[in-house]
Amino acid sequence: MRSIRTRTLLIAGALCVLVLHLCKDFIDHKTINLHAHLENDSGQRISHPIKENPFVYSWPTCQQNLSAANITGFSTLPEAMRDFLYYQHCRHFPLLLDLPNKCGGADRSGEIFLLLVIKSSPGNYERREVLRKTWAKERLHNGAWIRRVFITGVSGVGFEKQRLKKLLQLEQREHNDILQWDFSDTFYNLTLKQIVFLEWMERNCPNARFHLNGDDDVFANTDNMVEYLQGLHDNDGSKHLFTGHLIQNVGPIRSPGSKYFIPVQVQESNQYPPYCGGGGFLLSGYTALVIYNMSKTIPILPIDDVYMGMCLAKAGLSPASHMGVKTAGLYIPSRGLDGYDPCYYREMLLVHRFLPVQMYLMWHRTHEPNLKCNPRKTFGITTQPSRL
Ligand SMILES: *[C@@H]1O[C@H](CO)[C@@H](O)[C@H](O)[C@H]1NC(C)=O
Ligand SMILES: *[C@@H]1O[C@H](CO)[C@@H](O)[C@H](O)[C@H]1NC(C)=O
Ligand SMILES: *[C@@H]1O[C@H](CO)[C@@H](O)[C@H](O)[C@H]1NC(C)=O
Ligand SMILES: *[C@@H]1O[C@H](CO)[C@@H](O)[C@H](O)[C@H]1NC(C)=O
Ligand SMILES: CC(=O)N[C@H]1CO[C@H](CO)[C@@H](O)[C@@H]1O
Repeated sequence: MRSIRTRTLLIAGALCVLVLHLCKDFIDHKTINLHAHLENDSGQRISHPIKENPFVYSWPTCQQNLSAANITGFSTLPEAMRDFLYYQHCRHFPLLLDLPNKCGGADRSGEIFLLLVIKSSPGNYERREVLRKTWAKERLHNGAWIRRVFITGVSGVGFEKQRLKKLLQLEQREHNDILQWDFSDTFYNLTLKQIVFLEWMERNCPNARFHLNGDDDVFANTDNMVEYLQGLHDNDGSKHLFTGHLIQNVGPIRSPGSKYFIPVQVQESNQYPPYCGGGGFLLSGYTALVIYNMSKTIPILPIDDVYMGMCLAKAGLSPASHMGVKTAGLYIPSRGLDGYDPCYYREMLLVHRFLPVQMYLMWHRTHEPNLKCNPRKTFGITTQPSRL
């Protein structure tokens, strides 16, 4: 009896060692591929060998950087900021939901004129639903293809986390428009979300001509965007373009109570480079690739729109202002007027922020063929790239 049990134990032990050994090989294999990927950023066919590796999306779990706790004043920082510093170096996360054919493959992605890249948190189901029916509908407008992806992480804990994962799987099955990575979908992780998206874009959609990069609570007149972009002198996406609500001559907010608090430990300089408000901005496929290239050597700053400005600055490029993008809302001249009068919005490119019900109404009302507008109510700015 005893000897049988001992033998069973020995066999079980041997099996464990074997399994561990196999796992180690498996991890080594992934690591080698990861290096091939990172060191080969020639922008060329780096995706090729990696695409054939079935484990490409499985990155080794990124470890907390315990030395971050040695930073001066670390213990006085808000908890979310401490958490940010522990994980600041992490840039690769497993992809839980992928869209490898969203752009028809890297080679055919040039057929996409405007790629809508919408940051959304798993719980924002109603926002995604209304966008699918309104401005983010995948369609051909004026001969130009518009495609949509929602970019998300994971949120919730326990059962709630599982439910939200299930929700996104169901949405994916029905709509095929979700990219989800396995990291916490928090405010301070928005820059990370941007970077992992650009990494995905370089592999799966490098030739889409233009991107609208924005939030899921903006009203975006994507028809106007297509027409504006088609009217540009260089409208094939191969030249620099980055335009939106331009913000200049500002710097980090140093009060710990602010949502945008950035301590000196994260950024010493009191100046941010010029950037466009993150509610929504337009950029060319070329500029998106340049930003991705630059991001590889710039430490993550938790504020995503400022970080994009840093990447542009490092590349020697500038963001521009477009008067049709109002990420700080629309100025309505009098209290006696309806702030949701479609005439104010008909010629806009993008306005922040809208509830789903207002989004649905506004999209349909601005598209009514017999909408009559007093010329004083329209801003007359849609298609002119505005001066700085
Ligand atoms: C990105 O960087 C690689 C080299 O690291 C370069 O070959 C490629 O042209 C760059 N892409 C852009 C759009 O700047
Ligand atoms: C920094 O932190 C690590 C890990 O907690 C510790 O081992 C190390 O001694 C610290 N280094 C310094 C310079 O304080
Ligand atoms: C960990 O944090 C320390 C202190 O900020 C930093 O010097 C070091 O480069 C970090 N390590 C990694 C891998 O990012
Ligand atoms: C970002 O996501 C990672 C991975 O889930 C998590 O460990 C980290 O705490 C998150 N960072 C912040 C600042 O929320
Ligand atoms: C490891 C690896 O794949 N290296 C390649 C990186 O790219 C250069 C040029 O594109 C190749 O010559 C290397 O073989």
